[in-house]
Amino acid sequence: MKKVYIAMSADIVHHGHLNIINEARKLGDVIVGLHTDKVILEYWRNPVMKYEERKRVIENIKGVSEVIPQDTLDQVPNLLKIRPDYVMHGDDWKTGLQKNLRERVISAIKGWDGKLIEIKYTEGISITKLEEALMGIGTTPQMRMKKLKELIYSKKLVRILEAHNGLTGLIVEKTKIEKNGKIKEFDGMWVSSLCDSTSKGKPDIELVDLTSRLNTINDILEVTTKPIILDGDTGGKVEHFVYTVKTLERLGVSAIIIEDKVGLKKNSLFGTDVDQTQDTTENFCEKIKAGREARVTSDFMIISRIESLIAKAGMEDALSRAKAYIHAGADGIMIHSKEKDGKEIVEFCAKYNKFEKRVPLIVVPTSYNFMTEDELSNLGINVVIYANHLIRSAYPAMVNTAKSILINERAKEASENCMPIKEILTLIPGGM
Ligand code: SPV
Ligand code: MG
Repeated sequence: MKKVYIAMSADIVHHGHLNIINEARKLGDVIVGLHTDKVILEYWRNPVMKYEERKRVIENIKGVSEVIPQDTLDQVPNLLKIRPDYVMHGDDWKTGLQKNLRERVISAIKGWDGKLIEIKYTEGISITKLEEALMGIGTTPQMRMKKLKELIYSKKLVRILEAHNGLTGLIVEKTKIEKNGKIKEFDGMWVSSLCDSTSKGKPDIELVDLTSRLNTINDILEVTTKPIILDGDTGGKVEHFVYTVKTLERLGVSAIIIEDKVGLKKNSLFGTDVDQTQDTTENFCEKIKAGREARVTSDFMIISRIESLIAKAGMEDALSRAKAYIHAGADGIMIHSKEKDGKEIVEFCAKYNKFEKRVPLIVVPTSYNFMTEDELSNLGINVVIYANHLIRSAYPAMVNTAKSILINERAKEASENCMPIKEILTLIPGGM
């Protein structure tokens, strides 16, 4: 029997997959190289179905003899092992990002006189449309909540962006770009106390109460499916915090980050310009423990934020608090810093990575914004939060528009920087 090789992800299986397998089985034994979760995650997104689940589906399709892991986007390593007589692929890879992969396949199979067979791409299927349909169906609190932990434990670096209402939630949910053959997007939303307060015209001092924050969260939950991390400020009194944990978990929020401060909380980026008091390690550990006991499942994450570097309490204090908080059961550590050169973060990470027990590490690089995601991830950081950038970019644009109308005594000039009416009318589907 001749051997036919097809590489695929088969995360959302459709009749295009059946077509290609059907064509392949006419030529010989069909071996499917199934993209591993790592490949899908790196080049696309978190797979809907895990490798073992997808494997079970594909190996039960008529004509498939074997399913093997395809651990890179490049098929050549597997082809060299199998030396198939035929490689099959849809004809949609002749141009664009996959062109290079195609050329590598063609040159490799020349080595044993293999043939590349390209079948017409099945019309009427668009994974993007299927995905949009899935998003339209929505998610459940349980599915959404556990996604964050899954991402943290499978992805090199989880990328989170601030959202403070339904519209910014949609921006985080939907914005995608293609770079070096990879689809890049955000993995979830940060409901920042600074941005949530600012969007309500209030200072970031725990003045916006939980009920109001829950309204913001609900607006975001209603129109998105990606995981949400709540900036829980100090978490409040332990007796209140346990209720907050239960409420957030019930709603499907994935994590709360609480900072080790007491009294009137002010924003950390003021540093020592304002009076702020750090909680004792013992008290804060009690809060973490109480939160852990209150939650129903371990899918909900309680993350401890260390303010020692902000408060200039020193590296040793930050490290000993990290150890204590992990011991108390924190599911993650957020280390905050407002130094522009990033040096104290680099030092913290190097020492943190030597801990016997290490939990996911989260940073908010607002001040040391020159550091790239690769650099952060090489430091061992697991989650990066872009904590305030949507509101900070929107506000100057809005003020400029307001000023332009005042200056010109009409809106013509301001309109040049506005999106067209037709676009805003159709931005949110379902309005017509
Ligand atoms: C927030 O976004 O509200 C934060 C991060 O807590 S920071 O503003 O840097 O303190
Ligand atoms: Mg905050």
